[in-house]
Amino acid sequence: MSKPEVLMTGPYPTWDMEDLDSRYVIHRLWESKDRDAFLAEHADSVRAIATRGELGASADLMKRLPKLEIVSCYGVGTDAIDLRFARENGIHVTNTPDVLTEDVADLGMALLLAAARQIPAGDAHVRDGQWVKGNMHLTTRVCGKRVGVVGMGRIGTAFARRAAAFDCTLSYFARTPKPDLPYAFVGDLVALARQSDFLVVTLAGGEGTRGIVSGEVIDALGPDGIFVNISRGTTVDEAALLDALEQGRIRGAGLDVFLNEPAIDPRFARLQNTVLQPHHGSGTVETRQAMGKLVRDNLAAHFSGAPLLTPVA
Ligand code: 8YV
Repeated sequence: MSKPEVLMTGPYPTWDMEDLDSRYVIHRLWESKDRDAFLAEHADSVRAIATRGELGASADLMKRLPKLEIVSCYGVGTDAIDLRFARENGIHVTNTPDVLTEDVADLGMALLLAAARQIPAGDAHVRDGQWVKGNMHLTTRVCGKRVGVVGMGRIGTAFARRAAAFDCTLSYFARTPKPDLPYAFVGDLVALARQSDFLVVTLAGGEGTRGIVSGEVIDALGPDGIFVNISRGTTVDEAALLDALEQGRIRGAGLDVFLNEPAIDPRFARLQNTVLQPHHGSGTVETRQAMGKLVRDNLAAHFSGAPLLTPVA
């Protein structure tokens, strides 16, 4: 039997590519010189898209593939996939929940610690020979502080567990209160920011959360506040965040996600009070191996007629 044909929107690590290449005919969209011609050439044979969280699958892309049966996403966030189009056209969608939760939460904690304790500045102080001239300036304590978590799903919960181990007091904003959790629900984001020393965003991206962290929320965090984002750049009014950071209206930020990744606003690079990461929350070998395996297992299940492991509702 001929191998099913899969369109990939961007590369995966070698260990996944080798396995995918052995099971499927892989069409590498990112290598094509003429995207339209490439899609037209394979339109009648592609049955699956293997994509990544940030690359997604637009309605426009799916429309061009009339034999498309499944979109398998290497990432938990499906905000870049047109889920409505997929649903209306009977196209299955899978993602990679759970396997990345702990690593993303780890990076959230690392960003909070790095921004508050100014780890990059300390590193530069040692490296650049400033230490022999004098001690580094003092920084901000993390343990015991008030942390507001925006979004209390899998990643928010894992982050809160870590912050609780640092003796922080936790409150959170979510669509609905989670009575099983020992943290205070605050249904108003401005109020949450006002009562928090640190605000940590773990929300899902997409239209429902676009710009939810507004300029007003950022101002409510105040001049001693530190902002951390491990969700999507879209959840924040980025222009307002940049203004607040530049003007010292908040103390600092630890950011893994931005608008227009990877060509982010150059204003970020000029800030001294931020710690920046290249959307790398899930970027460990362990997690990426688990994510790739889940994508491959979902595709294998689909093509063998077995139930999907992690279908997106
Ligand atoms: C990945 C992500 O960085 O899970 C997500 O939604 O954004 C990340 O884990 C991305 O999908 C890998 O390309």
